[in-house]
Amino acid sequence: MRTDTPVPTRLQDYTPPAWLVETVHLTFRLDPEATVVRSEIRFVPGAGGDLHLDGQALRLLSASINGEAIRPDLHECGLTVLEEQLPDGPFTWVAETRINPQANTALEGLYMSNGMYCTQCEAEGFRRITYFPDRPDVMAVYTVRIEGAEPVMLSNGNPAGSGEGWAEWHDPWPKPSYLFALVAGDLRSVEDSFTTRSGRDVDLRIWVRDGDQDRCAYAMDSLKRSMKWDEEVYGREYDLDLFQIVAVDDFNAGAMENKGLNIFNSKYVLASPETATDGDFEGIESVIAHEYFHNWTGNRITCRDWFQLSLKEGLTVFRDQQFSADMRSEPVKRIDDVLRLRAAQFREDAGPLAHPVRPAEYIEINNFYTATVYEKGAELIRMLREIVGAEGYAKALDLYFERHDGEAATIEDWLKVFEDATGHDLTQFKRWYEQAGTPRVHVAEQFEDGRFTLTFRQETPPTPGQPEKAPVPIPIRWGLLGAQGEVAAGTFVLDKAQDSLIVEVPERPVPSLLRGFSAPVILMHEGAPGDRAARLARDTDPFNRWEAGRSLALDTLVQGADPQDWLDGTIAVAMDETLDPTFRALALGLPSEDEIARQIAETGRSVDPDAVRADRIGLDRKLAEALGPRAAELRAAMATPGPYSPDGDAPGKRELANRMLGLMTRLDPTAPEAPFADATNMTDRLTALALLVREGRGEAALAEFHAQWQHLPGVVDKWFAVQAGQAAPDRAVEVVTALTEHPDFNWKTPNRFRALVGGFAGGNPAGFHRVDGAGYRFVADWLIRLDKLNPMTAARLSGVFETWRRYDDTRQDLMEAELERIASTDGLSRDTAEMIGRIRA
Ligand code: 0A1
Ligand code: ZN
Repeated sequence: MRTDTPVPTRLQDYTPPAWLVETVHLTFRLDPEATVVRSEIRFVPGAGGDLHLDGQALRLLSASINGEAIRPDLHECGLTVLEEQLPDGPFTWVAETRINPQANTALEGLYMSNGMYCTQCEAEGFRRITYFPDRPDVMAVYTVRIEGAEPVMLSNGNPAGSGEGWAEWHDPWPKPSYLFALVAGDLRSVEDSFTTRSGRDVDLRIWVRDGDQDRCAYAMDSLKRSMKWDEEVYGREYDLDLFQIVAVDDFNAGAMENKGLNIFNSKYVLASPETATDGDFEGIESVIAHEYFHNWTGNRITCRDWFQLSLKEGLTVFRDQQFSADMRSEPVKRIDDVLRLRAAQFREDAGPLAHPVRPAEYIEINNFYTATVYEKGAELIRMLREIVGAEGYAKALDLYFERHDGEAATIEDWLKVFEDATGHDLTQFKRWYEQAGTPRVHVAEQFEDGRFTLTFRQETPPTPGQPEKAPVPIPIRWGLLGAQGEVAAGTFVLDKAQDSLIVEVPERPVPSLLRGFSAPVILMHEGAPGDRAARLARDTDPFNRWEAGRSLALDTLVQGADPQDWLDGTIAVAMDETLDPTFRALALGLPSEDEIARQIAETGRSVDPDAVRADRIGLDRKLAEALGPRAAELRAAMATPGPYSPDGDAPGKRELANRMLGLMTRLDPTAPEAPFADATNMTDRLTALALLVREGRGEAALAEFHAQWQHLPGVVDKWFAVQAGQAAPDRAVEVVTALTEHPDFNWKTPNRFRALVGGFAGGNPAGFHRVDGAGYRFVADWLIRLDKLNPMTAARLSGVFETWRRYDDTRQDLMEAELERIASTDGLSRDTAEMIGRIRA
């Protein structure tokens, strides 16, 4: 049983650094088990006081100040030199530490992945490399020397010399320690170049293992498009002569924006038509863009402290969303983003892990890289843009870059540039950053004497630690549909608890509200009977057209309503050749089991995961029956002959064709057999495989797939995930348990662990929630095991339990018992302890 309760870090306790750093010279003598790091740090006075340097899992070999050896006071989280032992002015600190990259299974700091050295320093990993004021408001210029036998040895910035057994790097831009990176190993590069609009020639290099060079083209292309887009849309140019990306197999997250040397989970770099799905290509494009965009929003302007994380993450997600919308279809991208927001962030906001976009306190900052900080943070910026207009937004951003370049900024600084550039008062808007929970907007309508009145009322339910909420400004984009099309449109900002919008119209219109999902709220608006069917048929806003269908489907799945309107409307969209195939596929998609469960919980009822699944399958089957032979015809019409392309309209056609295959399979379980055999790309192949496994006919296909791709870790991950997600719920635990014995189940690699354990807990809700509790036990066992090696990934996955209060008493008791078991595990990490503690609270 844990007894030590760690003290939270609080935003209100922020104090500026006592000492600032001008320059850092690091020398690494690489050795897998005993790397020696020499650091020479030039300190200059800041706010004044003792010198506290963070340090974790370090062996201090020596330390000196201005050349004189000292013995600092070492403690659990670093070392201290008292003010009276320090010179009055600037001084040079030199220390040598020894670290063991091979033993570093947490994958924070310097670690080894497949025989290669790499680093991950955000948020607080640099302190595992050397003693340092490891906080983002300490920005310094780094020079790095790497000594070792590795053929390739990289760090941030520009190369500054190399020879036999050594390489030096210099990064001229002051940066916080979390952006430091080092990579060394037997790597191969794919090279290209980009000329910035002011004429700087930038070398672009993507580093991978030998054999993977031919799967980098899409990543490279995405990088060049990102660089160009940031110049054109935000006026931001790249600022070094070299931009490098390294793909690693063992990585806790998606990727990392280290200055000039991004480190990526290989799943967001490597792709070919045979090995990656359309979704993978899209993911690569957006993650490459995201990390590249951080160069300005994160690196040139960074965060004062980790409470400000959304300052860089919300903004950078918003920017990558804009980029993808420009590269692809804007309405489709918006629907995808809202699906993701609801799946992860609304879920988080509705449960015990709810927290504000800017949290007020944390125990372990790694636990706050959340959908709320990222995706809701991006929604806040989208709303700001909606409120001040595109021009105001552009002006505010210019001012932000001009005023804060080279600084570590805050949310206050961010809002201030909007106020100064546009004259808007954003005092009330700031509540969006401080209040957790998803606002509900209730709508009442009235039509009388040519006046249509919409009355809006907002309310935000209590969240942990925040029983009362104040109204927030909610931009509601609206339009009114008359018999001949749209009769009026605008944006209404609801900033009071209740307010009305009055529009003069000759006839009662069909209102279309929250167009484009203009605010991250739950809109409680059913309207008059037939209105949703009308919006599904003819809303001029594509998002709301899709939303109307979704809402009708949920009526059936949550309330048991008659599905006829949904079936008719959806089939009409499916068959409408004037519409984008991706949009049609999205309209045909059903809400996920988790989404249905969230909606049921929203009505105050407890969720029966088996019934959710059965009802969902039932509705899918009805759609298949209603479509009849049209499914196969449409599938054939969507064929994409010729060479594979991840861009243009081909992915949408494949999506629609594969959705048709899914429906056909409901009526004929052998339908995916030929498509599996004939597939010429991973998108089609994996869809067919998943359908075969879903129908319990996947054995031969799984064996073939494994034999073909066992040499590629990213594809083997898919092989695990498909089985975890598609296994019949009543035997899924047995399936995944058997898979943990498979020789390829390298559970220490986060991607593999997530594919199997995450693929089961998240991808197979009815299996995970099996009423005997075996699913919960399986996941808890593995979380406990992983926590000992990799707390960050274990803690993150413990979020699969965050919805435990949605379910019946039996399941709640079973989950609570597992949470209790995890919580009382000896030596449980601070990361997982915090998560489980919050989930149970
Ligand atoms: N800043 C990165 C996210 C990130 C955070 C923590 C990490 O530790 C393993 C890694 C990456 C991003 O937003 O892409
Ligand atoms: Zn980011």
